[in-house]
Amino acid sequence: MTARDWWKSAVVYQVYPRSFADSNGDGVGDLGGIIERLDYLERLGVDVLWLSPVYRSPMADNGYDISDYEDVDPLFGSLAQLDELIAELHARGMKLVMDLVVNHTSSAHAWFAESRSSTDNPKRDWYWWRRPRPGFEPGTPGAEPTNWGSAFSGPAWTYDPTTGEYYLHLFAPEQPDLNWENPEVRQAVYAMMNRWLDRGVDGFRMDVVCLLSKVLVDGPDGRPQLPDGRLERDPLGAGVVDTSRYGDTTPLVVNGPRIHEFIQEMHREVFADRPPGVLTVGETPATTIEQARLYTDPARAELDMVFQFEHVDLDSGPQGKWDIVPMTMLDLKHSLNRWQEGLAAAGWNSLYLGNHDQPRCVSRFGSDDPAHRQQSAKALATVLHLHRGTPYVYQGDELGLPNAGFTRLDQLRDVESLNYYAAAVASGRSPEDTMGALSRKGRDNARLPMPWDASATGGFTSGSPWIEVHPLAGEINAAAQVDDPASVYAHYRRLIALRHDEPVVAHGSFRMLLVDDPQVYAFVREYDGVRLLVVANLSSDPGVVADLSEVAYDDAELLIGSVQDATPGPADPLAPWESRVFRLA
Ligand code: TEU
Repeated sequence: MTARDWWKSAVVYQVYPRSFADSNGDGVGDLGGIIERLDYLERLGVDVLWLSPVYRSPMADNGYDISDYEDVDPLFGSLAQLDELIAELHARGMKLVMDLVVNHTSSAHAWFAESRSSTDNPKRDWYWWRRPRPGFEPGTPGAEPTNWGSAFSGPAWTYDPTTGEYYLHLFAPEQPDLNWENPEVRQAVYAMMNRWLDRGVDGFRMDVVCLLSKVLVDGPDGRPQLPDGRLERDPLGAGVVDTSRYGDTTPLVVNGPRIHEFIQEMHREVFADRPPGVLTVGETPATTIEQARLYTDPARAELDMVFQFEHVDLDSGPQGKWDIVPMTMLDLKHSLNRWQEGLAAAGWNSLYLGNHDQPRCVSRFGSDDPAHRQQSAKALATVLHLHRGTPYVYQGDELGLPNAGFTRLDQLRDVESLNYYAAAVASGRSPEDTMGALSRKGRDNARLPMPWDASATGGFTSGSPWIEVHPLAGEINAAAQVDDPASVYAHYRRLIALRHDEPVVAHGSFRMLLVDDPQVYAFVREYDGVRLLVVANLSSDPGVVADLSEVAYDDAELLIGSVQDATPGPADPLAPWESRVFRLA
C-alpha cells in the first residue's frame, strides 16, 4: 500500500526536454531521447521524473506558452511516445510528474483566439481584457490599463486593435493570463488535469500557481478593475528596468485573495478521490513561510509542497534579479534554516538549489574553480538532500556542471535574457555590465545540452544543437562519471539511496548546529531513536574545524563522506568543501 506521504522519501529529477537528449537528430531534445536514457535515471535512483512542458507550443518561452494542453508538440514527439514514457517509468517503479502551466496559455491557444475575436465572444472573459487608460491614445505608452511590468521586460499589457482593448500577460505578450475568476476557466483546467491523471501521469508541478488570483477593486463602469501598483519596487522581482514606470505587482498578484479557495477547489475536483500516489508541487515565487504553510498543511487539502524562492532571491538587489548583490553562505544557511523551522510542525519543504530558471548551483552557491568544483558540488548535494523535505535534482547538477561562462549575446536563446538585454541597454546600462549579469544569472546556463559523453556534441544530438554544447562537456559528462565511485554522480547515488534506506532522512526532525559559523554547515536529524549528523565545510578554506561540543558523537559511524577512501571522524579538520554524514550511536 502506498502511504499518503510517499513523496517524503522520494527524490525528484527534473528533465528540461529541449536540452536532455535528442533521438531524431534535429538538434532539439525529445521524448525518444528521454526514453533512451531512463537506465541512467534508474541507476541514479530517482523516484519521480518531472518533465518540463512538452505540450503543443509556439515555443516563445520554450513550451511554457501552451497552445494545446491535450497534445504533445511534434518537436518533442507524440502522445504515443508520452504513453510509452509513462509505461517505461512505471515498469521501473518510477513516476511521471507533468508541468501544469495554467496561469496563462499561449496566445496561439484556441481559447485566446476566440477570446480576442470580439467583446461579446463567450470566451471573452476567460482572459483579462481591459480598456485603455482614459486620457491616453490607445496603444501608446501610458495607455495601458495598469502600470504593471512583465517579468520578461516591457509592460504587462498588450493592445489588441481588433477590439480596441488590452490583454494582460505577466510574462511575454505570447503568454496571456487566464482569468481564474471565471468558473468556466477553472472547470476547463480541472477537466484537463483529470484527463492527464486518467491517462497515467502521477501529478503536476504547477507553474507560478501563486499568481492565479489577482486583487480586484470596483471599477467606475461596474467591471472589477485591476489596480495600479505602488511605484516603489519592481514587479515579480524580475528584471524590469524602469521603476518610475512600473508599479509593484507583488501585493496585487502573488497569493491573491482567492488563491487558497482556488487551490482547495482544484484539490476537491481533481485529487481528493484518487488513491495515494500522486504528487503536487506548486511553484510559488515571492511567497512567505506563512503562505507556504497554508499551501502545504495536509489538513487544508491544497498542495503537497511548494517551491519557495527566498534562497534563490538572496543575490537579487532592490532592482530585481539582474541587480546582483553579494550573498554569503551564512545568508543561505539562515534562510534555509528559517524554512526548516517554519514548516516543521505543519507543511513540507521542496529542496532545490537549481532548475531550468536558475544558474548552476555549483557556480552560485559553491565554487566553480576547477580545484573545488567537484567537492563543492558534492557538499551542496549532501547538505540539501539531508534537509527535511523532498529533494529535486535538476539535470546535470548530478554531474556537477557549472555555469557556461557566456560572454556574447549570440550565445543566448532565452526570451527573458534577450528582452532584458534590449531593455537594459536602451535605458543606459552598459552592454558589458548587462552581459555580465546575464552570464551569471541567465537561464540558458541551465539549458545547455546535457553532456552524455566526450564527443563533439556531448552525445546530445547527431545533428546541430539548438544552443551551444557546454564548454566543459569533454571533461564533465555522464560517461566519465557513472562508473567512477569518486564522481559527483556516485555521490548523488549514495545520498538518494540513504533517503530510501533510512527513515530518519525523510521523517526526522531537523536541528541546525553552529548557526552563525560562516564556513561550517552542520545539523542533526533525529527519528525514532536514530540520529544523523551532517557536517560540511562550505568554503574553499582547508583545515576548517567544526566545534561539535554540543553533540554527543562517540562511536559515530561515517555513512557518506566526500573524500574517497577516507573515514574521518566528526571533529577531524575538514578539507575545502568536504562533507560527511554520520550515524550517531
Ligand atoms: O517561472 C516563473 C518565475 O517566477 C521565474 O523563475 C521566471 O522564470 C523568471 O526567471 C523571473 O525572472 C515559471 C517557469 O518556471 C519559467 O520557465 C517560465 O518562463 C515562467 O514561469 C512563465 O511560464
